[in-house]
Amino acid sequence: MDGTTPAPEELLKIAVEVAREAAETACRMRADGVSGVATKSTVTDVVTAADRAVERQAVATLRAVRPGDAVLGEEYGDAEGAGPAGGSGVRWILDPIDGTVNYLYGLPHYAVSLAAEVDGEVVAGVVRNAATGDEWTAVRGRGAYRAGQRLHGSVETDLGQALVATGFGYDPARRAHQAGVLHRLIPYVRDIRRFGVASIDLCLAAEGLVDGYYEKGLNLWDHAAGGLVATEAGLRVDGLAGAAPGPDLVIAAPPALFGPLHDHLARLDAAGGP
Ligand code: LIP
Repeated sequence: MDGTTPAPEELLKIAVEVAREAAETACRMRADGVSGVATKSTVTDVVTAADRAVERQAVATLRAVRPGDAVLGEEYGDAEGAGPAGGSGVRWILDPIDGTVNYLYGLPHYAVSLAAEVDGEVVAGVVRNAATGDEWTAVRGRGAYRAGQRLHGSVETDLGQALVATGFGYDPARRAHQAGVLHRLIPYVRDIRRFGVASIDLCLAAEGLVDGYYEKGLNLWDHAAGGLVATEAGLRVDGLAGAAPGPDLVIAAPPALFGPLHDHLARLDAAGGP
């Protein structure tokens, strides 16, 4: 960060404005009827006209407000123009609609997820459930919040009593492996939840509405903002064996639960498979 990089709080302010505007567009387009549905990595991995329109709108706003920043978005990847090297050191990481399958079906559980990274570290993030208006925010070192309330995660310490959220990728072979892990994990936890929105799963864990979360195969835009929210709520957010959270595995749990959940997942080869 140099003297010209805005404070993380300032980046959060921009992120929240962009996410709210994006969420409004997603909702309006949902009300008008889902259109432009196409598939991506597999026949069940969908993208809609709204995913694309929301991303275009958010990128345009970010470009107008912060012209020197880079933007990594789910639908268009690294938007052309300033990359981190030649730019300001700030990179925005955007999932325009996380939970696209919920969006397609009209399930009120899909989110705009936007994080700001400075020199490779996520310093601010917002996740907004576009359907309900629930909004979670965090600034590195300054805590995580929803509706003005600071979040602290779950106080559960017994994995056997823990409600654990997870998700599945779109590739059938990957799903089969993930289902095998789940099959062998479920006897050791209270129960499992699958909401279909990784960014919100992380925020629910931050809020203690689930006790923990894990998933293999996430992209940065799925977990950048929600991961910061969970971390700032006091959760440990990591991969296996001290690895950073990433495509191999993201585990988020309060410190007391992290070890037991991690060890089960390691034993079950949760980061393995396709
Ligand atoms: C989806 C997630 C979901 C996860 C899927 C996928 P999309 O994102 O948030 O919870 O399990 O693997 O990444 O495709 O809706 O943006």
